[in-house]
Amino acid sequence: MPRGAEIVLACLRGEGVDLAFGYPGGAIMPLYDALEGSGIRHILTRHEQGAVFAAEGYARATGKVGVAIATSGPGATNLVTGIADAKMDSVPLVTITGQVRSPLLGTDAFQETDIFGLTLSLTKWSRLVRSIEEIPAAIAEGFYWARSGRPGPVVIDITTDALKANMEFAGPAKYQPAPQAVDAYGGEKFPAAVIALVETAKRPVALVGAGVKLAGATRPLRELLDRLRIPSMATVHGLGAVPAEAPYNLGMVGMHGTRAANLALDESDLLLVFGARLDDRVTGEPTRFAPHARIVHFEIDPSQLDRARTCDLPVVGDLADTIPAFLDALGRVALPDWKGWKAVAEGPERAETDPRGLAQPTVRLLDELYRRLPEDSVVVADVGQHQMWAAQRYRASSPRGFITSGGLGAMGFALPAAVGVQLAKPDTTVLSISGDGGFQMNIQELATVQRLGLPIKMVIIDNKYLGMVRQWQQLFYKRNYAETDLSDNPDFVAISQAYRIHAERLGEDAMREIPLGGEAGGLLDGFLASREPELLVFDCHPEANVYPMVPAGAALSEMVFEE
Ligand SMILES: Cc1ncc(C[n+]2csc(CCOP(=O)(O)OP(=O)(O)O)c2C)c(N)n1
Ligand SMILES: [Mg+2]
Repeated sequence: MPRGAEIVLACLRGEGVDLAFGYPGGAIMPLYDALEGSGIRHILTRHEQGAVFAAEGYARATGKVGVAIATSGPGATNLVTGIADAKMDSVPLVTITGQVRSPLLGTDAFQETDIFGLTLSLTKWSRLVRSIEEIPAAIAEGFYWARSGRPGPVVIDITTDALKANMEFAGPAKYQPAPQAVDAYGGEKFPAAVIALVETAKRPVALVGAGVKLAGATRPLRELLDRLRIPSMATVHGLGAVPAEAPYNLGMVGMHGTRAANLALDESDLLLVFGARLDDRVTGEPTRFAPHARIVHFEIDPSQLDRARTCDLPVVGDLADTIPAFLDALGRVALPDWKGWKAVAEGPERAETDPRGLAQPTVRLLDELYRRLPEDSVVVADVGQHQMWAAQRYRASSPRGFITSGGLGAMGFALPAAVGVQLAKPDTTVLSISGDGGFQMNIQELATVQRLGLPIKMVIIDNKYLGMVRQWQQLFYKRNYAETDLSDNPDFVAISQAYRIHAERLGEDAMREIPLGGEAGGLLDGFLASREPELLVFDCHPEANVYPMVPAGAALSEMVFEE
């Protein structure tokens, strides 16, 4: 009779899992004992946060469920940031944690933490499994919820005695919830009211979020936008879904969005939202968001409607159904020609940088890197100023090509997430972009990169500051740079070399030459072409800022362009 640990692994295989990230310890030891021959490749990271971010990177790049494994107590608590991140950004994730023996539950046993209780508000579904009999159903149900509807994180906490017990096992369980009466679009006639709004709108815009990618609806969305040809913009997670070269693409919207996108949204009279939850980084001051617009919101998760402002017409349902239905219904009407309106939005201006030019070399570096990337590359950005520059300059039309911690904004995400992406896509170029602060939050994963020989292209934008916080201190706290100075940074090149990873430093001046000097160009070519891990440390001006910026509490129309 198989042990509980073997049954867990067999159930994971049954869900299609062949790769998991994790870190062992006492309570989860039976699972590690059963790994060999299970058909699951386990990647040992150097920190549980590395494991959960890597699982997220894998999930974000593929749409498949990412799996992270940890022991009880500190192992489990080290997963919490990743679980919160997956909730915010709708990432399908299953974490499996060992728990103390069931008779010890609630006794403050060694390494006992109530990870189930701790993550209740962060998960889509979770279960404390106390007996071997519960294992197959828990895993089936967990995977169902992780990937269904709006995807998200699941915690399955399994006691050691359940992992060690034996029972007859006929095979993985299946889970199908009882059908519920939901008020969602189910293939009937597309709401005529939406079409009527489109026909009468004078200044319509489309706002595209992560939901389009999650639904696999990028292609119908593009067909729709090509039919409408109205000014279109993306949230940070929608980047790559709107075709970058389309004349109607206004780029990113929100706090560091383009002038064109923010102004078009502010002036619009009809806002078509596709799979975006409209958080405050997108809307600016919510009460003054899109003040003249009716909102039609295409969304799978009704709890995401009416967040910023009441939406006038929700279209609830899977975007893979509702967008084609919308397109089909539009085929039967004559659309207005929004010529004058489009001219407003189609100006040459996309993303502006700072007027003092301090960010120019960094922006140029990103442009030069992006220009050299194959179209199917994946860019993974950390959190801070470099993240916003990386998003602003992103030009590829690859729906899963730009990955970042958006909703939670968790520093330290990029390096381990890039590990997960590269393992999911061994032949794809993966470029990770971190700040000097965030890189140090999971720097230990250089060991994972090196050991697996992952050819990740790692860039550190080294401005010697917690730059995004410093920017706010400069603009809103009278330049009181309290505790954001990182001028005593370690020598990242030497650190990388100690991990046996090749590293180079590149100065700002090289990026001021027009055209780009042969030496710098050659360095970038070589950096991207090699099939080895590489680190590039770029000296960014310490006081470079990200513009435009919508100050907290301001409306999108109140962007600032200089200090
Ligand atoms: C885990 C975590 N702690 C704190 C913050 C707050 N925070 C947001 S951006 C930022 C600065 C990031 O500095 P760095 O990584 O050097 O990137 P830069 O902004 O300089 O490009 C900080 C501290 C955060 N987002 N995540
Ligand atoms: Mg920095």
